[in-house]
Amino acid sequence: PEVLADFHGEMGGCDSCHVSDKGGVTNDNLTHENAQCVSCHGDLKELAAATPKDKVSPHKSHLIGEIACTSCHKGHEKSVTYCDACHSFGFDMPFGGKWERKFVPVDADKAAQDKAIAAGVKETTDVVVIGSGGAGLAAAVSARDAGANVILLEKEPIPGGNTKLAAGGMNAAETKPQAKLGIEDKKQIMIDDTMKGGRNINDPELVKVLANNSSDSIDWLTSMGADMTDVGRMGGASVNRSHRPTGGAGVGAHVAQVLWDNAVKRGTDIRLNSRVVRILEDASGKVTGVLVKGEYTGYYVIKADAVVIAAGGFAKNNDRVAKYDPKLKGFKATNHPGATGDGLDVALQAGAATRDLEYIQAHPTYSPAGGVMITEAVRGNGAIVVNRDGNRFMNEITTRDKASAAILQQKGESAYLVFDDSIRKSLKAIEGYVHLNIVKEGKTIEDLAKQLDVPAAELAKTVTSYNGFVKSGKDTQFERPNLPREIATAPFYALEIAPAVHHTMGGIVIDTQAEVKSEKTGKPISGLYAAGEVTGGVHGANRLGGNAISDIVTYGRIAGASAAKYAKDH
Ligand code: FAD
Ligand code: MEZ
Repeated sequence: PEVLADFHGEMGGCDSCHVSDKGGVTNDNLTHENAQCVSCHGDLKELAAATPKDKVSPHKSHLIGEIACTSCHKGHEKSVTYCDACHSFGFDMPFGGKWERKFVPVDADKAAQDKAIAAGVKETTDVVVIGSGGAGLAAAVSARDAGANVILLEKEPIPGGNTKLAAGGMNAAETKPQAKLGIEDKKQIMIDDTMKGGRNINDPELVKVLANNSSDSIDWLTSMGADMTDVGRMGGASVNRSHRPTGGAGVGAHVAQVLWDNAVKRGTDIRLNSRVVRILEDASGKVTGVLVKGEYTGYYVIKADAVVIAAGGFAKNNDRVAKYDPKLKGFKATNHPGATGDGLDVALQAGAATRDLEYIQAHPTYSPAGGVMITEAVRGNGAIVVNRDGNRFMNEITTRDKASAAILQQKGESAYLVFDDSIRKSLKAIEGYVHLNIVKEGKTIEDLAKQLDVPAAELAKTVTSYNGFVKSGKDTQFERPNLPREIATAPFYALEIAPAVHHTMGGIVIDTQAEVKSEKTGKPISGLYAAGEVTGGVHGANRLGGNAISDIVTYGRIAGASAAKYAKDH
């Protein structure tokens, strides 16, 4: 047999996976098909438990929601491990093929799309949300809480978008966790930091809403079961305001899981493998619904009073990135595979205005060996960055634009992140990098230097001098503003890092109610809302670490509430 379907066909025919009298699959989540896999093979947890301890298990995942078997195991084509979109573990998957994903424009197949529109409405709801990242899930939860019926559409087989990958934290000022830790902060300082980091081209009204609602968003998440009690420092912030779970665990998977659980609990109709390819409007320009391409069920129309675009950014689409910023051509990206910019495309078709598309952020610390981003929190908790000569060359917690540019000027266009065991112990997220086998370890700094092929005496001198700055409380070399701990507790660790495309600051123009502005009239497009990385204006020319999760939670909530209100009133 070539594929899983051949194999199962030999055993029990089509009935072993499908309800054959339905004439095909029943929905794009493949609910029935996945239940058949589980009934014979067990669920993800059971399969993970059966993996030998010394092996990385593809079934032990950091992803959110109920991961469907068919996300990786395909029936009628070669199976591919979804993990390979980011990692390259080389799992020996039965009937496995090679991970490949071609970008298909939303308007490909126009004749079939027009035909589906001509066929008329298949379903009706109050609010459609496009995208199951944090912005989409927050919008769904708040729209449901405001009494709207919601269908949430996600094009990927796995929910959570970039949100589930977020690591370092969620910025918020004047919060309860900050007060508990004795951190003094002000919303106005968060506004000032955000504007300065964004080179003052941010929309100041959007920034005010971001900061002024940030502590309330922490409370909102906490009330739904989130743990946001660890608070650390991110680049460009004047104080510690980046919130994450206890022990410095990754923020995104946790927030996305909490939002997912709450969206499910509230009865949101969530459809995976469901790509929105067009926003539908009437002759007056008012939104009337969306055209969806179900991966298995094909094109269909959902009529809706309001639509929230929460489709994320486009950092994983290098052609598009390079179009706006040619310097980034060929760069790797930290993003999930769905970050291709569909949201912008459907918004542009619907006449939305956009801004700041040329501002694309490279994250300074991506691990080329692991294919993953190394959280800024490692530096925030005390790591230094050295070049191949063993020397520091920057303030490690400067803004990302500056840090990335400085690294690209070093020999080999990469550098080493160096830390010790006390930093490792301060941040659970580091265990993930150790698990991926991308961290070098030395009993002494000299031992570590040997493994990196860096001059040992130089690296030792650099660390001694840095530890002196920590003791005196002043970095006279690069004016690093936070010096949390010395690098002095063995073992010592390092990993190679280089910049990779991370965040697209530009996007759809919105106002403080998350209404989408029309390119033609400058006024809101009736019934159209947007939130999260698909929008522009909140972060200006350069986003501060930790501000995106804050953005998606706050503006996701606003967009959901605005859309539900509009649906009720129309
Ligand atoms: P996403 O979470 O990306 O969700 C958008 C969803 O829409 C995706 O699932 C996508 O598949 C789906 N979609 C797209 N097009 C369509 C379509 N046509 N139809 C249906 N669905 C569609 N920010 C912080 O503030 N703190 C951090 O610690 C942090 N760490 C990060 C770490 C990594 C590795 C990455 C990549 C980003 C990090 N960020 C962080 C940035 C932050 O995670 C993102 O900016 C944010 O999560 C975006 O949320 P979103 O809901 O707007 O989009
Ligand atoms: O905001 C981010 O993108 C972020 C904090 C990433 C990280 O380094 O953890």
